[in-house]
Amino acid sequence: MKGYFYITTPIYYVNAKPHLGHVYTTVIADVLARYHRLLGEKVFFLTGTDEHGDKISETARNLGTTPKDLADENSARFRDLWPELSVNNDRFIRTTEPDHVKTVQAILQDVYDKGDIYFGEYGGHYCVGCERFFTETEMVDGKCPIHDKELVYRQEQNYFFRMEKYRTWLIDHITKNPDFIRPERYKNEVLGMLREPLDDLCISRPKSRLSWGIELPFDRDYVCYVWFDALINYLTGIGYPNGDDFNGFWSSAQHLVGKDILKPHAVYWPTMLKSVGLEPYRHLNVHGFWNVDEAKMSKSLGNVIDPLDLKEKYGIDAFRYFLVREMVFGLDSNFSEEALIERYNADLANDLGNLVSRSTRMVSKYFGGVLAEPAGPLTDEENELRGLSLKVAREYEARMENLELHSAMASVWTLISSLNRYIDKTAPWALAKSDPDRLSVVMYHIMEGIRFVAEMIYPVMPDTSGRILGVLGMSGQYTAKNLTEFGKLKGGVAIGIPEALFPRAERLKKPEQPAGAQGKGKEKEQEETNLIDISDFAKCVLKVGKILEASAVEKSEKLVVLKIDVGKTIQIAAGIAKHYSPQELVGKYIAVVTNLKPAKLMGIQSEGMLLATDTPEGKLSLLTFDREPSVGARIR
Ligand code: ME8
Repeated sequence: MKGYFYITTPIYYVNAKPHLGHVYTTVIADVLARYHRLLGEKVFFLTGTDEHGDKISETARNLGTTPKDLADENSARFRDLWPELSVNNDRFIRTTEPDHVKTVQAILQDVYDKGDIYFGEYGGHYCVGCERFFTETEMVDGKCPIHDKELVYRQEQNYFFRMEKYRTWLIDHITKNPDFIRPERYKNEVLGMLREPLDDLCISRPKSRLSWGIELPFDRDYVCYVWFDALINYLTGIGYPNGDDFNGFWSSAQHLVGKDILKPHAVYWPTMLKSVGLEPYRHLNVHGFWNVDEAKMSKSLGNVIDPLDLKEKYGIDAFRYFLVREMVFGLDSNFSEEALIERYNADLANDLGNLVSRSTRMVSKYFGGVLAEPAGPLTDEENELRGLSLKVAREYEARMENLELHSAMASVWTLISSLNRYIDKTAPWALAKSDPDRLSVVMYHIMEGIRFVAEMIYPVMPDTSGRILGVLGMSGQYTAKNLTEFGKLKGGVAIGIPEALFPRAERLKKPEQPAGAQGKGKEKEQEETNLIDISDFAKCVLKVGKILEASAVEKSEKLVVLKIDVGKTIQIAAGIAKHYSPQELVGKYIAVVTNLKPAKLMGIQSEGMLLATDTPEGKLSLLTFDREPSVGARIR
């Protein structure tokens, strides 16, 4: 129904704790839910836990506990994690809840009465990890392609759902609705699965082997197969078959899943719905997998990422931003803490954090904290900025709608970069001295541009967005309408200075880096995003120097005065006294920048600069040569 948005995540198995993969899907669902609330739509966001079946029963047995206790413990872990990650779901469903059990039994009876469930015998290769049979063509070397484990052959008398009966209908539906399964690569994969006749779906397990499940209403000796039970959560969650929520939300249903559970969602589920007589969901949105440090995330490799650890280190908004920005929706991506730090420094601390902090400080300094009404004519620069803000907002909306969330963020960052460039170009610090009217125009446009940014980052970084809008005196007014007009911010508004939004990277703990080297690491990252032309580099004259004399400076712990032969003798005061004794230095061949403007350090004339780096122990190491060079030769 128009104006409604129903988004679901998979309901997660309770055999283990939540990890990065679960967090990704759930955060993306939250981003979409927040975005659609911003559009003024009625939103229902469902997540929860999948608690029945072999997998849970086996894990409980191995742990010496009961399936119920295991489910209670791990379900609570998921439920309690979401608020910590700013995930704001409308319901948390558990498949052991009475309303779900009732719905599953009602649907089983309905499908049975329609003649779509029959009793029969089947033998096949089963993966307990996936809780499903694999066909010969799906298996890889006799193993499950997802868990890379030997499959178990099972042959039993069971109940079967006539899935094959609906295959041609499903092909037709997918073909007529090309965005039913997206991105397209997964649609094609599903059409491939449907080329051959389907095995009917085994939907029961004999209680003699497995009792942890929902009893079949038409045969007490069997429980329901866990996938047939689990998929129905999407109906229970909104009150099927009764209730306004179901009527309003079902036709807008969008499922969000990882590529590992494509078949159950793209084949089992629509055919089940068809048999029940319900419309299929609107979209199945399929994302790729996170690998960690280039390897598959797994308990045995010990590389399972704990989301709360990342939240604690980098803050929840930065973590959410990274998840959204780093993964191209639909493709696999690699997670590494270094990549997170890199994005944190470049995009958040540098681009966004700096923009907000320098701008609000200028309002405070030049206008005493009250943004002046723009009191002068607009130039091309302002018109360009206005045009760009509106263009970026439209691009952002189209990309969010299309699930290109990573590029929606990239669009917002083009506006952030343009605002930083606008500041550099218009130089408010100079206008403050020469042209107060123009200053008022410029500062107004910067702050209004920041407002656009803050509104657009809301779904991904709700806290940061709220803090920025709060500083602009606009808290709690989220609506997409705010992005249709440049000029909403009112002159005369008091503008605060927020506490640092993203404290610099040196405060982040990066275990691989030894203490002392972190600050320099961060500088390097910044410099690498700040590309220069070769002609810029050529401006710097670097020469081979030989140290002729070295002497300590009285009253300074840091400085050493050096006489260096670079073709002529120059004097340099260098801050290396803690790392080298004067005696050690004499005779060394080093790299020297020789065309720096002379400076005085503690009254000592210095005519150049040495080059050095930090060692892992936190010492300095001078740049020298591995073969004897010619003194005064240019370094290229
Ligand atoms: O499959 N990268 O539950 P589950 C990205 N109970 N996402 C990942 C991931 C990774 N490395 N690992 C897991 C089940 N996920 C069933 C679902 S739904 C009716 C029943 C995410 O606990 C991704 O969303 O194994 C994947 O589809 C889901 O967790 C699987 O969770």
